[in-house]
Amino acid sequence: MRIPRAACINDLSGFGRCSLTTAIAVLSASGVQACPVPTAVLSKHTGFDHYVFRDLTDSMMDYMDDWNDIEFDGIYSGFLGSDSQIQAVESFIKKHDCCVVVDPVMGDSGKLYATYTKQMQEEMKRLADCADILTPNITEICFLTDSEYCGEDISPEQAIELIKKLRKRTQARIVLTGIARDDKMINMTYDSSGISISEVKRENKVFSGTGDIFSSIVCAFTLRGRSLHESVNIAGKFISSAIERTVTSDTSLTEGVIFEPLLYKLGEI
Ligand code: PXL
Repeated sequence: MRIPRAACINDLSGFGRCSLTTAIAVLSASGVQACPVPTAVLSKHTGFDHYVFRDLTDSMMDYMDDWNDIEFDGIYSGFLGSDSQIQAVESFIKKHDCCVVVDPVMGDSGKLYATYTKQMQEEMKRLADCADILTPNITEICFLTDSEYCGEDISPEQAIELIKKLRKRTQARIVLTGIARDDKMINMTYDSSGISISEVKRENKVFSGTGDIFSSIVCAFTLRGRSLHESVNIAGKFISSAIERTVTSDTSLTEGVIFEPLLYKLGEI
C-alpha cells in the first residue's frame, strides 16, 4: 500500500499536547507520512503563563526550498509565527500541486492567541484563499470574515451564515468546528453536497490542542481517500473518547487531552 505523504507546517511546542507533536503522532498512527516544517519552537504552547518562543521564519524558507523536488499528496498548515511566514507558506503551496488543508490557527473563545497580530490576521485571510479544506473554529471564522464573535453556542442558521460569508473569499471545503449545542458538540461541514452535521457528546470544559487533533485526523483520512464528512466523524469520535479518558485523570486542561493510549485505534479504521 502506498503511504500518502503530507508536509506538516506547524510549531513545535515542547509541553502541552498540540501542533507538531500532535500532527506527527496522529498522521503516523493513521497511516500517513508526516514531514514536519517547524514554524517556531516553544518550550510550552501559548496557553501557559510563561513560555520561551523562537520564531523560525528565516530558516523555514531554505528548509522548504530544499523540498521543491519532493512530491507531496498534502500540505497541512497550522500555527504560524509571523506574517512573512504566512507568505512563505503561501509560496510553498503554489509550488506543489496537492491537497491543501489549512487550519487557520488564530485563537479561541473569541480571542486571538498571544503571538497573533492584526497583520497576521490579514495574511491568514489570504492563506485561506489557497486552501482546499479549511477547519476554523468559531473564533477563527469570525476573524476570517470580520464578523462579531457571539460565543460558542451559535444557532445552525448563524453557523451557515458564517460559512457562506467565508465561502465568498475561498473555494475551500469548510469544516466549522466546536459549535456548542446543549450537551452536544457540533462540527458542520460544507462541501459540494451541501451542509452536513456531525455531533458528539460535549464536556463543559475547554481542552487545549483538540483543534490540532481534529484537523490532523481530517487531513490524514481525506488523504487516505475518505470523504470529508466521514473524516470529520472519525475526528469527533476520537476526540470525544480522548476527552472521556482525560476527565477521569487529574491532568490540567492546558496540558491537552490524553490521546496516546487511543492512537492505535486510528490505524484500525
Ligand atoms: O493548539 C493550537 C496552538 C498551536 N500552537 C501554539 C499554541 C496553540 C494554542 O494555544 O499556543 C504555539
